[in-house]
Amino acid sequence: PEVPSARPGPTVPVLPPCPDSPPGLVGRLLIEFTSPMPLERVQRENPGVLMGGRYTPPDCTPAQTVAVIIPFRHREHHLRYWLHYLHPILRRQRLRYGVYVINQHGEDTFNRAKLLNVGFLEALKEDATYDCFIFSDVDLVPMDDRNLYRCGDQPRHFAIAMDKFGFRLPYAGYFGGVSGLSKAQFLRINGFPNEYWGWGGEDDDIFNRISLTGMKISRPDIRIGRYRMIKHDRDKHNEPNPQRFTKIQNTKLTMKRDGIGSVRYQVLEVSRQPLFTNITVDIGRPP
Ligand code: UD2
Ligand code: MN
Repeated sequence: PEVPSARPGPTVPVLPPCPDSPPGLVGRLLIEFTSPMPLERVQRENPGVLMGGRYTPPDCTPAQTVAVIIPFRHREHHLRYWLHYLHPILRRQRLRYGVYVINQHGEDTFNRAKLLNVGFLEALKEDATYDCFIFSDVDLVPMDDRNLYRCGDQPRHFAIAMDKFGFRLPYAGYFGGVSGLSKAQFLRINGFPNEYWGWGGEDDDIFNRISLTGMKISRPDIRIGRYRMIKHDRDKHNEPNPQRFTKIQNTKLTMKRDGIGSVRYQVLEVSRQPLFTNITVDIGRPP
């Protein structure tokens, strides 16, 4: 009998794994926030970024897929700088990634950590292969592209030397600004707290969750983990949370019931923009 011969199809190139230290990094970067940054310019300068802010290196296969999650409300001007600086950096780092802006709907009190929980779940709905989550403030730009936005065997703190803190870690348990957890690490701590409304404390609660589950925080070299924060005043409806000092004493009790397993919210809109995916969400208000 005639055996059908294999038909020649389009050849799918098998790309080598991306190297541990990506070639073509430039090291220390000049970061400034003075010249205006139109979104059209940022789009023009990042043609390789696909709709929704997705990117895959053309020349190698990354080990991880990274979801970058940004808590957001009324900071369009900061977001444009963030996109301008971060897309080229993440591309040079040879990451497969997507950028998710989690936009809190309405004018009730802001809740950063709850928005980050929403980002974790919604990014996974977009792409179930995300296995690394980087949580970044919208106003923080790394000053060195050797600060690799990847996950490791311990939770990672990236923003360790900020201009506003004199390029030093403000205290040993500081975990604010930009941090990264693998999917497994995030689930192990029951995600982030949902009950920190207003400014402050949520990053310390996350630090407590990590310590209480026996994990250790990994950090880059102090010369590499440098950041600039865009200068800003405290936003409206994000006043310092007066409960934060007592709340962070109780993480051990609260983390079991308050976290990714108990987050309630309603997605109002998912919109894929050229450089990011915007997810507008109703997360309710403080009790
Ligand atoms: C510090 C921490 C931050 C967080 C916060 C306390 C640094 C560099 N960062 O930031 O990680 O722990 O204290 O909650 O130390 N946001 C909006 N709209 C708002 C309010 C906040 O988009 O109306 C987002 C935005 O991504 C912002 C982030 O929340 O960067 C943190 O708020 P912030 O920048 O006002 O607080 P900051 O700089 O004291
Ligand atoms: Mn800030």
